[in-house]
Amino acid sequence: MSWFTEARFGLFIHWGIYAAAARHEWVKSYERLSDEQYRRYFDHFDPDLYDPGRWADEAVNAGMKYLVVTSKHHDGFCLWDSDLTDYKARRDLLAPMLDAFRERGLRTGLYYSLLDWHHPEFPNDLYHPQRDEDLGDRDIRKYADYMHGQVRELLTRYGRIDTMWFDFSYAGRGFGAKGPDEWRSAELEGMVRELQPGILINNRLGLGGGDFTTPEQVMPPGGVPGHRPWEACQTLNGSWGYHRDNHDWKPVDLLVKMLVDTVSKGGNMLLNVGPDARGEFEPRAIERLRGIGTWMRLHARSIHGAGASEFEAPQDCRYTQRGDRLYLHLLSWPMKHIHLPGLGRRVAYAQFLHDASEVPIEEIDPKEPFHHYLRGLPEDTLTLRLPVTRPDVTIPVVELF
Ligand code: H79
Repeated sequence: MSWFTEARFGLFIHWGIYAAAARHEWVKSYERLSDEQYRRYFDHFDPDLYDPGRWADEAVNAGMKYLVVTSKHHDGFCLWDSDLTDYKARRDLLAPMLDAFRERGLRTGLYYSLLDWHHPEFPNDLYHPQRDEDLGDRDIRKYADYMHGQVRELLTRYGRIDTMWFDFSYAGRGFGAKGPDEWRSAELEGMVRELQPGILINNRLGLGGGDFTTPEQVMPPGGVPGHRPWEACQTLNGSWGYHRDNHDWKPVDLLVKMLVDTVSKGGNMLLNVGPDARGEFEPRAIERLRGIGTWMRLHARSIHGAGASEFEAPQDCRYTQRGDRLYLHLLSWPMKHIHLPGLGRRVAYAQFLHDASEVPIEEIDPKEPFHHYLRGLPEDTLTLRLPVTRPDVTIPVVELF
């Protein structure tokens, strides 16, 4: 588990034929498209510019330490050369991606959709594109055999896989709902652990366990209770798959704040890019990854290997802690002083992380008339003297020794 909680920041890739539709990876379900209507994307998906080395370079530059990629999403389309279906890319798109990321030192994980809106034995349900039709008798056991067989392929043909990200269980949520009994989750989990000892499995098999929990497009306000490892998956624009006409793009400062907030609460952030149907990251995504990278180049020390602190940060601040170093992230800029309860006489030196310049510790002299105004702080408060000018970085960080 230690590599995972040290990594803190990973890249999620949602890529499949829905990139050609370019209007959300759930388009087949949202628009209740028939197999025939959806087929055009299969026929025309031809990612001629695909070069996963470029993706991996962007991930490294952004400070990401691992990859999770959709081997198959809910639409059933497979990125790898599965023997069990023809509903797959014309060449294996998965192997070169895993190679490119591993070559650059990143860990790799596979997303695999438990749902399958293409398989003829996947029983109809509330999310299925054809939920308004009678699809006739379907045998979930035959589908589960197929699904288990595919997971076996993925975990035997592609070397070491570090995480397995199943999505998702919905037992008891209405018509055709499916969960651990339908997926045969316990058996599946056993196989995964046998084939890849040491792999980390997420919590969406419906078994109540999992090696880490996966809040999706939310920020758990107080972190995840019970000190369980967790990984918040987040989008750049509200869509996982490439979405051309979407305008909900998060700005760089918000994305950096999300990362800091996540690590301050002891979690990981898995940030998604939906590459387009030619196989490229679009400019709007690259701009944001590079913006995060500009901050990470100078501030990675407060993220990688860091986690929640036992100290409580003041208003508009977040702490992360790595060993006995404490990192104070200033989300807003106060005037001259920042007061840190509980840290009095526990800090020997303070500096900005971006330029290693000293941030003086203010010695409050009760006899000094101008310090009069600072009295009334709790005994154990540490006061830092900040410059008037806020450093020109997305989020300034003070490193406390
Ligand atoms: O792969 C990405 C999503 O496609 C997938 N998980 C991430 C990682 C996912 N999206 N939603 N869900 C899984 C769960 C279902 C969510 C729902 Fe809804 C929200 C069901 C009902 C409300 C959105 C609106 C989907 C159907 C209607």
